[in-house]
Amino acid sequence: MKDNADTHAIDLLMVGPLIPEIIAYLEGKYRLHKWWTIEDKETFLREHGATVRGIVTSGRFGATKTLIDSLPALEVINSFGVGYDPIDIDAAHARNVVVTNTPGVLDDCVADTALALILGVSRRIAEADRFVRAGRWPNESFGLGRKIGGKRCGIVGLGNIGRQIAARAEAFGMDIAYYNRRARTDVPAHYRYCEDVVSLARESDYLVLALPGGSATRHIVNAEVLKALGQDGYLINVARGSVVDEAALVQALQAGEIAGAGLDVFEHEPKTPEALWSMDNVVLLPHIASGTHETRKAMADLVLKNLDGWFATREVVTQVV
Ligand code: 8YV
Repeated sequence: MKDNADTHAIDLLMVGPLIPEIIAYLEGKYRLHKWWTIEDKETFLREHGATVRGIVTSGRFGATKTLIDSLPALEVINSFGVGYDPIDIDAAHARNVVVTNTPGVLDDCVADTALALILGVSRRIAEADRFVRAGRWPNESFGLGRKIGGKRCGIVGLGNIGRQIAARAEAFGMDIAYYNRRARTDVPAHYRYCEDVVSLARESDYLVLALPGGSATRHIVNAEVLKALGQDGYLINVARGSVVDEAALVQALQAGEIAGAGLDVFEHEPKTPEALWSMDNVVLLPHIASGTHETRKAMADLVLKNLDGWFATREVVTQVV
């Protein structure tokens, strides 16, 4: 085992710019290399690759197999975020590299955002704001929205975040149904379980996505699911862009096959389909579901706890299995 007494001698590689607080902390305690600022990456790997022991990254920046395999001394990957789909977990595990993420601390804020999107599309909040700012109120009436109480909320992925969405939606008077890999026995018995996404969509006014990304769930929401959701149905996505066939979604919205969409995530972030920009029945957010001061601080604390824990005692708090 290596000598961990002087953490300043430990080389860490940060893949993309995380929040300034994390960067400042790591610069004060470790030898931090910033991958995104390094122009000549080959030379960097030749000179420092052999001593990098930790990668710090996020659900946005990930860690590829190529990067993992080019760091022979790598021990740990600490990710800022609960979703770790852009990290090559198989490559990490093949090398016995420990991977950590930040579950638990962001569930409430992500669930809040799902409700904000449900309300946003139904009560036409962003559209109404644009109406006032355009000076239209004195001369026109805005028109009506849709009530969410009494409507059916179908949640795809009833994990920690999905359950918090269900609790909030229920408080707004919505009926809850869900699709999950398996029916859950630890949720209220009146949550209806659907065995596939198409039948859940058929039974939903709002199809809310809260499942992990990655190859197993890629395009789980496709043209068939959107058709089943129907012309009065809304799609809400706070999960990952990859879980939706975005071309099929654009087409469904253009054809009026669904009523609208509230989207925090996209297939090719930060790119969003331009066809959606002019649609008033669509609310677009720049992946901000966990983006509050409080939650981002809790995520940062957990990243650093995992990282410090590893280099102090080989103990981490939230290891990805
Ligand atoms: C973060 C997320 O915005 O936790 C996740 O999986 O997508 C978000 O909380 C992201 O990890 C930061 O880039």
